[in-house]
Parts: sequence; structure tokens; C-alpha cells
Amino acid sequence: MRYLTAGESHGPQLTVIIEGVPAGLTITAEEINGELKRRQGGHGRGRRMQIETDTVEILSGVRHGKTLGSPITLVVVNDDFKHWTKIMGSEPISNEEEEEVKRKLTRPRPGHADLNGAIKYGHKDLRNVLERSSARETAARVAVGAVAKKILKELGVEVAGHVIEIGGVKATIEHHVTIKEIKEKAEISPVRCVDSQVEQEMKDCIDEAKKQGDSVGGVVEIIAEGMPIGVGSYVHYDRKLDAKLAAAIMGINAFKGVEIGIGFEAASLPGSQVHDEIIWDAENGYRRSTNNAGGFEGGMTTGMPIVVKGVMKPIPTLYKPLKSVDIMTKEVYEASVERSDSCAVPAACVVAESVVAWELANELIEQFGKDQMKQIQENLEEFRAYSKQF
Ligand code: EPS
Repeated sequence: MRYLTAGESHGPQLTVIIEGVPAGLTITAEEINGELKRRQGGHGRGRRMQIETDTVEILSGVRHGKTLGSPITLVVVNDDFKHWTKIMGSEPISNEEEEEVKRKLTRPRPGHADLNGAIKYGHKDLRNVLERSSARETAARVAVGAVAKKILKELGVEVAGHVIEIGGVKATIEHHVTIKEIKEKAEISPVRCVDSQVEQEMKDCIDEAKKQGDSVGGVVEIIAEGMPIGVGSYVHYDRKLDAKLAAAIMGINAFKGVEIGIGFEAASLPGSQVHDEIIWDAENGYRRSTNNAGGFEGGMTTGMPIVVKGVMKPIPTLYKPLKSVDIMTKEVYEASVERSDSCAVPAACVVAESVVAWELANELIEQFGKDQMKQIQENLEEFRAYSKQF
């Protein structure tokens, strides 16, 4: 499968075309909308989310609630566009209109794509960069993720995420968090945290940042349960599934690091305390007594839960802006202030779930058949039985 998203933050809509979704998958706009709503929430979101009620329109590839096997087109309309029709219009404008209409930006925000993107494409108006580099695009990726999650669900795999740190406030978690626990606790938490003890502290940290005109980042953890053994590859470096997941997480706006399993902690432990012992019983087949590897060995799944962490930096649009240089005058100025969130970590957690779900669904389809959901289900069932007895 593959997909392409298009759309500017204040343009008319976000569009995505997904190609290669097998036929016979049950999917409705309502299911996708549920995921879009989850992305819009979380303590620390800014005013844009009060303007938008993200809903999807399915324009192709689905008939009467089932996929056809043809490309699926999804559209999420930007309600805010009505305030930006002139500024973001596609028709040419006169020189006189330009000053009035364009809301030209010339002071790049440190930490954003503004300066590098402007130099790359030769834009003297930074809005030409900002509009596409905005995290608004992640709404399209969550819509795609909703389709991927549905594929996974029909194949017995579930993905869920939770927030483990915001602005230095860490959740105390001394066990492997399960999807059941995430659904029961994180799903109702305004910061998507399973540890209700630190919830208030995380909220206070976000509120304080907002009061100061500042922003905070954090860490999310994504869990996937139900993956069969041996998905991915040890044969080629670019087919290792853990590497694909790392790239997918790093591809989310503002993400700066990834860990799989115990991740960086493995550097300081002896091998005997890192590697997971292999056990077998007739009911469950091969399992591990621990899961430090986070569900991966040799670029392939071990059948244990997949555990991936992602680090998000604080959003760089600051109401208390940092120093910058005006690209027209070269004078020192404070950076432009565009509307912003003081913290988007809980929302980014939903985006991270989505991109992980996509990679896993894609890999299962690669390995177990491409055209029909029913065939893929049968092939997978057979493989699960085979690997249990192996
Ligand atoms: C976002 C949409 C954006 C921002 C935010 C996330 O809309 P606007 O720029 O109109 O406020 O609210 O994105 C950023 C702060 C950013 O730096 O990318 C969204 O839909 O999630």
C-alpha cells in the first residue's frame, strides 16, 4: 500500500489518496471520524482546534461500507479556510493586492521549517513554507491510520498509545502497559497518561508553559499486540520492520528520537540482562519471558507486543518568540508569532499510533496477500498455526 497527502494548513482541505487497500475491508466515515476527534483533543491544544471539527468524506474506493480494492480518496475540509480565502487563493493577484492580501511573513521561527524551506524553494514569503510544514497535515495521516487500524483489527492486531512524559514530568510505570490498560485509563485522560497520579502535574506544567508564552514537549509510547512472528526481514537493511517504524515516527512533525523496547538503556546493561529468554507451550507457541527487545529481533517481529517510544520537541511557535533575522532587511527581530499549541503531545500520540498502524498493516499485506481481506485472514491464520507448532 502507499498514500500521498496534500493540502495547506489554511487551504480549502486536506486530501489523501490511499492505494492498495485490499477489497472487502469494512470501513465507514464514522470510524475515521472517531480517530480524527481523538487527534483534536488533549490538554494544551490551541485555538485552531476550537475552529475545526475534523470529519472525513470518502470520495472513492469504498462502496456501501466495504473497500473495492481501488484507490481510496479521503478529504478533510478546513473550516478555517473561510477566513483565508483571499490569502490562500490559487488565482494570481496584482501587485497592489499583494501587500494587503498576502499576510507576508519574513521573520523565520527558530525550530520550524521556515528558513530552511524558504532557502530550498526560493520563497520570500515564509507562509509558502509554513502552510505545508504545519502539523495540520497530521489530520490526513490519522485518517489513513484509521483505515490501517481497521485492517489490523480484522487481522487480530491492535495498536494504542499513551503519554509517558510531558515537559520533564514523568509517569511512574513499572510494568509493561497493555492495550487494555491504555483503553481504560489513557483514553479518558486529558493528557493520555495511564498514571492518574501525575496527570495533574502534567496539566499544570502545560498551563505554566502557556502562561509564560512557552511550549513543552514529551514522550509517547505506542504498543501493538497480536502481531505474528517473523514479520519484517533480516535479509535486507531496508526491509527491517523496526527500521521502518523508526522512520515513520521520525516523520511526524517535531519528533526528534525513537526507542524500541528498552532502547538506549540497553547500552549500559550486560547482554544477560537485555536479551529475552525463549519459552514454548502448546497453547501459545513460542514466547519470551521478558520483552526488552520491544517485539523485534533481526528486523522481524518476535510475536511479543511491539513497544516503540517517540520523543517530541516543544512546538517551536512561541507567543514569547525567540530572536530571528528578517530575511528582507537582515535586521534582528523577534520571530513571527502564528497561532500555536502550548503542548500537542497527547495529540501527537494519536498520530504516532496511526503511523505505526500503517507500517504494520502494510507489512502484513505484503507478507500474507494483497487483494482480498478474506484471503489475507486465511493465510495469516494458517501461518499462526504453523509457527505455533514449528
Ligand atoms: C494544527 C493546526 C495548526 C496549529 C498546530 C496544529 O493550525 P494553525 O496554524 O491555524 O493554528 O494549531 O500546528 C502547529 C502549531 C505547528 O507548529 O505545526 C493541527 O491541525 O493539529
